Amino acid sequence: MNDRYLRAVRREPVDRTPVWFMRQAGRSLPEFRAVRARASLIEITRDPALCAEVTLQPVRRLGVDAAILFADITTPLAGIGVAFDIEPGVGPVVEHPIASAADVARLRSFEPDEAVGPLLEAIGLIRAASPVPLIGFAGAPFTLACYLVEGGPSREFLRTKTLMHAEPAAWTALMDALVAMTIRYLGAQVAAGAHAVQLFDSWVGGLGPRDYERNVAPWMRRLFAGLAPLGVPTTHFGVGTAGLLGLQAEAGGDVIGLDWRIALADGWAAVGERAVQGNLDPALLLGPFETVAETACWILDQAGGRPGHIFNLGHGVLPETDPDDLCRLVDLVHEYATAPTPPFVTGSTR
Ligand code: 1CP
Repeated sequence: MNDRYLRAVRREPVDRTPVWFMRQAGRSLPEFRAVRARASLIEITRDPALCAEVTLQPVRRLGVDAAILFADITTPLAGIGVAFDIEPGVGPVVEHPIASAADVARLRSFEPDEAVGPLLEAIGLIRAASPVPLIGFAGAPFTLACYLVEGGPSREFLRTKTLMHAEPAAWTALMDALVAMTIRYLGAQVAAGAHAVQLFDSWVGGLGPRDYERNVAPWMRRLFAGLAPLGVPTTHFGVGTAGLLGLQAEAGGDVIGLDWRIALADGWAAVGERAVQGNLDPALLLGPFETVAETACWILDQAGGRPGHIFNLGHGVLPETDPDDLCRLVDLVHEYATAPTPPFVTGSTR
C-alpha cells in the first residue's frame, strides 16, 4: 500500500508530498453523477458495494494518496433517533430541530452495527481493494449541533449560539451526546478497517475564541481523548479558523486542517509541533490552471519539505471543478521536489 499519507501524518520523511482532496468522492466526478442518477446519497451509504465503488472512484481517476469514506456528516444521526433528509441543492434538513434539554433527552444511544451496518461493511470492501489508506470521518460536535439546532444549513448559526448561551444545560447535554456518539461511530469505522479519521468542524469558524474555548474546546478535548485508544491518526479540520488554530491544536489532533485565509507557514507556526493539511482555495480551480499551479507551488514552498505536510484544498472540492485539473494538481504536487529548504518567509515567491 502507498503509505505516504500515513507517514506524513506521523511527520516522517516522504518521497513525495501526499495529496488528497476533501469532498473528492462525488461532486465533480462524472462517474459519481452516473451512480447518483440512480441512487440517493442515503441509498449509497446503505449499499456496501456502491459505497465502496464511489469511495474508490477518485482514487482511480485522480491518483490521490488517500481515500475518504463516502458518507455525510449527518449519516450517523439516524442512529440516535434524529429524522432528517438530504435535500437536493440544499443539504441536510432535520425534521424536528433541537430547542431544549428535553429534546436532547430524547436522543438514543448510538449502536454502530444497527445504525450504520452497511457503511461498516463498505469499509471492509474498500480496505481490501484500496491501494491507499482509508480516512474515516465524522462531523465535529459543534458542526453537527449547527444542523440539529438550526434544522438545516445556516450562515449565522444564531439559534445554535443562542442555545449555547441561554440554555447551558441543554448545550452541555447535546455536546455530551454528540461526543459519545462520535467516539462510538469512529471506533466502529476503525474496527472495520479505517486507517485514520478526520473530524470536520466546518462551521466552528463562526465562533470567537472565548466561545470556542468555553463551549467547544472541552468537548473536543474529551472527544480526542476518547479516540486515542483507537491508535489511529486524527485530523482536526475547520474553516475560517485562523483565529482559533492554537486553541484547536491544543484541543487535539495529530494533523490540523488549514483553510486558505491564512498562509500555510503562518498556520503551521500557530499550531506548533503538528502535521498540517491544506490549504489551496478550492475556488482557484474554477479559474486558469496557471493560477492553481502558481499558488500550489507557493504553498509547497512554505512547507519547504518539512515532514508533516499533507497537501489538500482549504475546504471541499466545488461541484463545478474540472476533474482533469484535479489530476494535474495531484501530478504537480507529486512532481514537486520535497528536499528541505531554509526556513520560509511568508510572501516569498518561487
Ligand atoms: O464528497 C465526498 O467526498 C463524499 C463524502 C462527503 C463528505 C466528506 C459528503 C457527501 N459529505 C461530506 C461531509 C460534509 N457534509 C460536511 C463536512 C465537509 C465540508 O465542510 O464540506 C458538511 C458540512 C456536510 C453537510 C452537507 N451535506 C452539505 C452542506 C450544506 C450546508 O450547510 O451548506 C450538503 C450540501 C450535503 C449533502 C451532500 N453530502 C455529500 C454529498 C455528495 C452531498 C450532495 C447531495 C447529494 O448528492 O444528494
